[in-house]
Amino acid sequence: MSLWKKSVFPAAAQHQKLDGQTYNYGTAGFRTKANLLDSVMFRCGLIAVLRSKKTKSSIGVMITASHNPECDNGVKIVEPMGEMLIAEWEVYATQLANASNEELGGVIEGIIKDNNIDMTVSANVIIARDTRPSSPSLSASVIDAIKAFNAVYTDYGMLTTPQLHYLVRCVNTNGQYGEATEEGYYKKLSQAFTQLKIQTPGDNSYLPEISVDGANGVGALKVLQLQKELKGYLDMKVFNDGSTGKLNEQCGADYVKVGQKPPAGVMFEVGKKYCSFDGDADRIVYFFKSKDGSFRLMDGDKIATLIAGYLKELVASVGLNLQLGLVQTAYANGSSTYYASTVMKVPVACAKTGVKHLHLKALDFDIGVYFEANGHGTVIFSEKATKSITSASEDSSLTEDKKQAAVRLLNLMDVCNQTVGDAISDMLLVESILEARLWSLEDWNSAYTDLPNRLLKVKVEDRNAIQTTDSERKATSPVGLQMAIDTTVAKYSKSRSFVRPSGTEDVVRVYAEADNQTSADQLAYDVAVLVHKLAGGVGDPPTPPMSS
Ligand code: 16G
Ligand code: MG
Repeated sequence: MSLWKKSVFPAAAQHQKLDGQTYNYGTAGFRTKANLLDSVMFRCGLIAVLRSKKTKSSIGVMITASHNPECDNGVKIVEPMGEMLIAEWEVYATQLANASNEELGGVIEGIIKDNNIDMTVSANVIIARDTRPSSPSLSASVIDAIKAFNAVYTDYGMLTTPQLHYLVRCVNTNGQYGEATEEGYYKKLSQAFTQLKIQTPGDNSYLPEISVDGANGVGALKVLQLQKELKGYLDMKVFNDGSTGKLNEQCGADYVKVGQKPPAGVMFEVGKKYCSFDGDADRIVYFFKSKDGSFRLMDGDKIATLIAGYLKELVASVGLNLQLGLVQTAYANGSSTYYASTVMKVPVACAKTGVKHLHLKALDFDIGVYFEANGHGTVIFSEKATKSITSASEDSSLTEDKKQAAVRLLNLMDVCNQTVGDAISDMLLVESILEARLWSLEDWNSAYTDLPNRLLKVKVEDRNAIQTTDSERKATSPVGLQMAIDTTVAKYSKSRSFVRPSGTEDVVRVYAEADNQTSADQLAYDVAVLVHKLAGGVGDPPTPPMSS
């Protein structure tokens, strides 16, 4: 018997897979009710060790269910450079998660064989968790597996998801990306942020104050930590800090974006700046109260255009030959795509939903800005971009203006968490740009006006009956659906609609936009009816919008 079996089998016996449960490594890992996850966590510990041996690098495991309710939990595995687990290994993770204890040995052997893994190579896993009550015991299950494989691990305790991604990259680059500690993360961001501030003229109208909706989650705690480093530079007032409210309940980025309204627990006042994080702080949206009292949202699309526009200007003012591009998904509002490509003249690419897809596409650019409308996103700089920005910032033959712009770019690069979308880092990035531009949230928001849109869900027998192509913008199956959608869309002005199976819920999502809200609502409804009819709808057909 292989040596590992002697310790893995008895440990696995303590983490039996529940009968009748099937698990799927979805868009962002495994996610379901916390009480169904013990065996999955153990198996993710096994996968992390195997991946670590295969890559001969440290691998991350993050325990969180992001914006889901507190009773849920989940787990994501992080690749050596801080990216999401590669697709090929998602399949292994799914196989392992669904293996009974009897099948476990065979599945592990299969993975070892397929990948030629040398089991004598040492492994290192880095673990962190969010604030959910179920997280400590689920984290202990991951650790049981790591110990059973005789591997090394570091448990960083409570962190945001992007902090864990950052740490994995730091460890694997021997500190080149930053110091591999939580303090190192604050240090890197705050140093870059304060440098940018020092460079900006002091006498300006920028408001160095922001109210942060922490979603009653881990982001709230971490903003308070960061605040210590930014005293006198940025005053971050945290509400929904977890001291009274429940995680993600009536608060957080998802609640605000979906409901288009402020979160509970906020004194919503004119003239103030607000932002909302999600439960693991990898998403952010901004909002404010306009003078007429209405709620205004700056979602991921607005954040992306703000960042891309500013970076493009800086690159041009230094005179660097770098290709900057924006990556969005099909959910990006048509106005944002138009504004980016036609007004700002920034090339726009479309990727499938899910951070990993956007991240991958962003690698095609020297500077890739990527954002989902829901607030997931960041900027990544290629090696070429990093090198040319760094050398320009040190080039004494450049004019003072050009050099200053290069130094700004360098600091902005360090404010970005290049491993994954990060609410804290994105907030500092946005604040730096607003200050440099002397923009209030009203100024920023007026860059373009969103086209009215509507999102609906349709329940069908098997959501995978819907197959898509062209980054989810066209349905290839069932036959006839896309043609019917095209005919319907043609009835409305400035209209667009697409359908896709959700990666996180058992539904088909329908998106529609048009030049007015009534048309957007009607179009979404018409398309939902088509899906229900042609893709095996379950239950009653969708209900028509109120106005019709
Ligand atoms: C996950 C994804 C998010 C995506 C969402 C789509 C990550 C970290 N998270 O939450 O990016 O927008 O799924 O959900 O990739 P859906 O497939 O149910 O529409
Ligand atoms: Mg999240």
